[in-house]
Amino acid sequence: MILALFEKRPVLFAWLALIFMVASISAFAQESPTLHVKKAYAFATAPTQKNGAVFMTIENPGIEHLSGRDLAVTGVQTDIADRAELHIMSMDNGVMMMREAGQYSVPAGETLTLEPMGRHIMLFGLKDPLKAGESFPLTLLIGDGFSHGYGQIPVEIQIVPPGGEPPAE
Ligand SMILES: [Cu+2]
Repeated sequence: MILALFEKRPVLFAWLALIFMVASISAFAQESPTLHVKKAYAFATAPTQKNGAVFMTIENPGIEHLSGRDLAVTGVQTDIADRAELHIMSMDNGVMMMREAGQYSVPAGETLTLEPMGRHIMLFGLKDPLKAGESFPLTLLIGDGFSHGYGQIPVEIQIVPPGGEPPAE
């Protein structure tokens, strides 16, 4: 009986090793570098308004065992408007102007805030007015500085009254 136990031990160790490996791989898959999005919202629009703006908080947690990785939002996809662009506000001869940002860099461990009078996702050609209390889906395209198609993050955008407070989460 004791002998049989000893004989089985290598098998047990092999199994434990395998289980550990599988656990590490799935942990790696879950924690591969990504961005965390919170407080995603848009202001409700009047029926005559064809454009809208989306705001959110984007965190790059910078996973420790991968030493973190700088990421960037490279684009946006949504069905709610004809097109969506990454915009930034800037002063131009004393006038506040908005222009296309190209991409939003989010270095490892840092947080980027999209807010009124700052960075925002611009929605051009809304197919329907945005109604307060409703929400709509939008997808952020993520790049790692090398590949544009690094990943996608689906985000649900809460619609709040014009000038209203961001949602709690
Ligand atoms: Cu804009």
